[in-house]
Amino acid sequence: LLHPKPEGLVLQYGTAGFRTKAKHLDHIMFRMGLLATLRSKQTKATIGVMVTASHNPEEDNGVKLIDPMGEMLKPLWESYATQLANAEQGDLLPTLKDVINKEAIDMNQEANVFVGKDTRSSSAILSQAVLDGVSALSGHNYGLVTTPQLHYMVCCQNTQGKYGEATVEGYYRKLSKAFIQLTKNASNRTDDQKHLCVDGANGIGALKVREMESHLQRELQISLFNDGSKGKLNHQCGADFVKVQQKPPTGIKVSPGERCCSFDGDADRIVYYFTDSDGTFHLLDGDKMATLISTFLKELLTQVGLDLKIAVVQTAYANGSSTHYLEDTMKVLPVRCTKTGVKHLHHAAQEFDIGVYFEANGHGTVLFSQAAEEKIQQLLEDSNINDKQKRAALLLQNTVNIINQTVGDAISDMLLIEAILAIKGMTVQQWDAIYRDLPNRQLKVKVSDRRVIDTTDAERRAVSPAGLQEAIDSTVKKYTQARSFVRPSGTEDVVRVYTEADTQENADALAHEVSLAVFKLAGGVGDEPKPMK
Ligand code: 16G
Ligand code: MG
Repeated sequence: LLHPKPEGLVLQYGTAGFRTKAKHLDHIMFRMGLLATLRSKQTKATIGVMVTASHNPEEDNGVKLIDPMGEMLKPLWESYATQLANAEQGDLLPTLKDVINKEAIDMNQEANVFVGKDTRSSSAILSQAVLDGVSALSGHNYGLVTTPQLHYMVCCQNTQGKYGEATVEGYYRKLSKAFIQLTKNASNRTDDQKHLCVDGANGIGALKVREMESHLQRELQISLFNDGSKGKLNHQCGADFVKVQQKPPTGIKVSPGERCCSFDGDADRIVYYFTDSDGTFHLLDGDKMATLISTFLKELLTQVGLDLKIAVVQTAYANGSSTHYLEDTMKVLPVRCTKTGVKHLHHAAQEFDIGVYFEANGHGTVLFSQAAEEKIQQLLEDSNINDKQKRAALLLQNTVNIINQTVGDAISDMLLIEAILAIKGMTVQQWDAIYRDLPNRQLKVKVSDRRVIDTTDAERRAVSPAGLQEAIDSTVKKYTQARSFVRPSGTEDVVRVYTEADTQENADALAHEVSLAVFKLAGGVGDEPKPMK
């Protein structure tokens, strides 16, 4: 029998799809091939399956399904994925039949599945297991691609090419053309300003940036570090490392003040940073990117005189300073807060003409409603607009084209940020100075069952266990500019604690106090949390 399931192994399709040690995933991959085929028949559209464990260690792997418009799998189907993954060998067929019946799937309908993989050593075998599950002749294997490239190609395929050509080359052409058009508007750019240091996390993003480089016609000059030629995937490098450790990755050599960015292992996240002349590290995370991008778009809308509703979508992890800046200083930009997880942000962003969404960790993109895209197009065809309006309208159109609207995309976000900095003639230091992050801290607490924590108000308040929120509230009151929340992780067996306050010492002390409250009230296991040194 092909791809048997080890008895008793239980896994769940969570916010990151399935993700665990690569050696436990063979049967999961096969079954996700089967499920993708069913989803394709049911939607009568192409479905994507991406084999990756993103920012996790090289030994891990994972898999995620991509729905027809390039978006995340619909929640009901996530539950089918979980059922299918956990069915013991003898129950596999009945479980499949159950899905077929519930969804009234016509098994004679043709299926089409796009499969892609990252650079992990286990990805080749595991993506073959997916293809084994995809019934014969109905799959297309793209091999090595970034996660956002696969999302993009699924969307291209299902829009009959309206979104672009469903090839990696087509992706490079569309994005680089928009980039060249945008940077044409930046006068007198020096080679210094065109230069960017990229940390590829020793992953797929590095390979794909290399492939793309020639398309950029030296308008962007990349020094690539951690390109996978020697270092280990995500090991002391990559967006997650830089964000969590608040320091540059190893393997990158840069001068003070140089503009740098890091991708994660499947290139759907990016963070920027620089180190100043006295050695202080400055991180420009998802919140800083959301601010730069939304401000840029807002200014263009004002210039062309288009009345489109633009908003920024964040999670509770967004630094309080960013929310404050957008809501109070910018005044014009409404901010929405959703639960953690790309699908929640994406969904909320769809409610606006232009929805800019970013997680603080660097995953984000911009969504344009169909109406917004049409209005921009009409404007360009309008012969009554003046030169200034025409220029702004062209900038808007190329901004739409440079963005991968299906999902957060490190390469696309990088090109957009580089273009905006160029057009505004802004240095990374000036961008950083738009607002100052409040010092913050993230900690984990081990508890016997993290599900005892239930949250509300986009995870900003705990409703259970009893007394926890009250404990957090009274602790937070003792500090200045302080905020804290706790939530069960969706990817790890821990409870996460977040705090921010006026100083790092206070953010750390508050994080310790809140961790203790979680430990005591939510069934902590092991040693009691210790204060930070
Ligand atoms: C997943 C999510 C990411 C989120 C993270 C939180 C997607 C595609 N990815 O990686 O958005 O930030 O989980 O992890 O939704 P946590 O629940 O362990 O804190
Ligand atoms: Mg990722």
